[in-house]
Amino acid sequence: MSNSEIAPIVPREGWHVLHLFYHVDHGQWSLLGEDEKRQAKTQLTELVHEIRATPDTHLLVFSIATPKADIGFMLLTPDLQVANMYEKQLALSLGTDILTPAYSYLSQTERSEYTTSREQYAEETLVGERGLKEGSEEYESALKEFDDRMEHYLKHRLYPVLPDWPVICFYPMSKRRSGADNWYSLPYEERKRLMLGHARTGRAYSGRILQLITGSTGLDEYEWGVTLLAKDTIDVKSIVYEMRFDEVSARFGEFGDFYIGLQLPLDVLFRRVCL
Ligand code: 76R
Repeated sequence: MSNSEIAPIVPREGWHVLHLFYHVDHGQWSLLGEDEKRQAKTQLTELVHEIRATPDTHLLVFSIATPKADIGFMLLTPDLQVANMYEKQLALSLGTDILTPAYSYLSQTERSEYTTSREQYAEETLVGERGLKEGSEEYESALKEFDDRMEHYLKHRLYPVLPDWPVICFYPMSKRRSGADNWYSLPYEERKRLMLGHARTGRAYSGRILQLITGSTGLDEYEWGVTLLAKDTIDVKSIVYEMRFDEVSARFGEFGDFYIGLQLPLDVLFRRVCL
């Protein structure tokens, strides 16, 4: 059965996201002849181009900065059938047993549960704080501005286009569920208050850190995947450090393994990982 006959699995909103980290088996690689090595690299290069030419699909390729893994891919695409197909192809793209999985993570882009609603903004900010009269010209134009900002913001969260900044940091995390520190037993208003503090810390890194939070409850071990792009590792280090003091992270954050990668053009990546 060809792929086109299989029903797609596209979320009602958002895309699927796969973080894929592999080791290169240099023992197996060394058994290949020069021609086979060249063919293998061409095959991966062509596959990367094919994936990047797929509609609404993005692929980041990076070298992992520690021996936790060698090559990393971050694939964003609507259809899980397509994500699954490309994942299998990527794993085999350099030949059998050359790439061996080191770590992987499945999640979805999602909207935030805690953004201000239109009604809340109108009532609390426009009428409450700014004293505007409902229906007045100023009120309507401020509301229109809000709508535009939210549309832009939502589009980035659900259908992100990530910049080619060299440093990529990935780690999964969950919110604690123990005793008095059970995130899920807090009332919504309290969670929202805490998340506002978190976002304030984050916004100070605007232009230096591009964050993408993807949801993985029911999909993988943790509840969210955190992807940070940066131009300087010190910004990664300092945002994660600063957030540890934020009540949300201090009381409720539980973290998985951290991976730091470097986005590179494929030919440089091949040389970097000694292929
Ligand atoms: O959605 C937004 O961009 C605005 C508000 C916001 C939400 C709802 C926000 C802002 N985050 C949100 C949700 Mn975040 N974020 C993390 C980490 O290491 C740690 O301690 C935490 C890892 C970082 C570094 C980070 C950065 N955020 C979340 C969630 C989902 C929680 C939930 O739904 O319960 C998690 C797990 C999480 C974790 N966050 C920001 C940032 C940054 C830089 C911002 C500001 C973005 C901007 O305004 O440009």
